[in-house]
Amino acid sequence: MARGAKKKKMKIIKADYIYYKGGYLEEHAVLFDEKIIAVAPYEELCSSHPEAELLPYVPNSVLYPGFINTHVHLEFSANRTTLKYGSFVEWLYSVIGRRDELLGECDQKILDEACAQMLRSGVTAFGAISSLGLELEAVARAPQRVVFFNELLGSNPASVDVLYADFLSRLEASSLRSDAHITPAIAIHSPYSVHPIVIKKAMALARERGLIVSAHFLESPQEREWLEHGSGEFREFFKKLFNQERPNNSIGGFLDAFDGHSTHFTHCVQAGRSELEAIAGRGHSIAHCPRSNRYLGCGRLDLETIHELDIPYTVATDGLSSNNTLSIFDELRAALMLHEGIDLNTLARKLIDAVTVNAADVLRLDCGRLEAGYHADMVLIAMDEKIDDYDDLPLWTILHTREVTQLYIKGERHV
Ligand code: MCF
Ligand code: FE
Repeated sequence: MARGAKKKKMKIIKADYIYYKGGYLEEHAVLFDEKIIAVAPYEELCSSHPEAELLPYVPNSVLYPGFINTHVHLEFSANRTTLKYGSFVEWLYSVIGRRDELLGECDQKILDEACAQMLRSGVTAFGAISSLGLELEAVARAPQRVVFFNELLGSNPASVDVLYADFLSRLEASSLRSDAHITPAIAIHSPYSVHPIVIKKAMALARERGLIVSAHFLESPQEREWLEHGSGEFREFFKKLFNQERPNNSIGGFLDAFDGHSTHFTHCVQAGRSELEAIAGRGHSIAHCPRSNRYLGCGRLDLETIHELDIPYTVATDGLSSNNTLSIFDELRAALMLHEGIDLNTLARKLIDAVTVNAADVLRLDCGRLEAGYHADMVLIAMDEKIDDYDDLPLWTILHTREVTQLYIKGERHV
């Protein structure tokens, strides 16, 4: 601890159920300051730490680690009815046509509200995909931990150097804020929009500095057709807008660029078994954005195969550019509805892990678990009635939570 820094007073929080290693503890409590000091039976903690402050008991309560949204584009938060939903390429045309207008409308108030909306839904950490760095001040102000993914974009060889230099300066700007709760990171936009030469450069930098990397990958059927055959709606799109005749990357070549550096691939809706096996075998992870996929006409992620191959995955909201809210619980409910072939309670359990432990591991954060030594990032949810049986508690939590009752980051209460 820094000299002069006052040590935070220890507190004890009790809940009817405490989420612990995929199950629930009863009659337990958490002793914490900035970090979790112990998870133990309530009576035991009270007698061993009489100096600790006892927080008021909330009836019918469940304590979870704070939830983590690994993929959100905050700069597009002004969108409501500007972008066209329903088909990916039409959406992309609308983004290209109205991007400046949307970014211009996205003021500090809108950015603050986007972070606050996530907070109310229990999000204590998130991965911000940043196109221009316009949200850096807002996320520095927000209480959440943030992994700040600076986006690299540009497929035209004539302009890639300028775009790469701009990417580097944004990366540096976010590195200067790493004092707060911001971790600088890299987002390679996608295989169709980034030239392999700059992907190589960015990956060399990521390896050298140990930076977290994320990329949109195999999102739409049109992306797959373009990368595989150089045809389809993307062909016309690239010819018309960039006078480009052929894709710059193949599916396999793009994946190879990330070898040896575990990467968080977003969407993967159009990935087949062989790509999913490559993702599994090379130690990568997937961000699943069910509503974004539905709203942009991309299809359904093959979650059954992802479970079978044991690929670590998270559930994330994407931005308001392809969604209607940034609530992590709205997203989890959508996942339950979309994957109707998977047993409901099994899926609910996996989804809770997706937005806690899995997401923390992907963003390399010491949170996402209620265990001694982890940050005291916690969420208390009061259910409407007494919970007799905790077997179905993951499902009840997902179905009934609109906003969390209490939220702590670094042991400090924010909701
Ligand atoms: O994840 C969704 C859909 N897939 C790709 N990109 C974006 C998404 N939401 C926002 N984007 C942004 C992306 O960061 O839209 C632009 C990029 O800046 C598309 S390419 C001009
Ligand atoms: Fe995205």
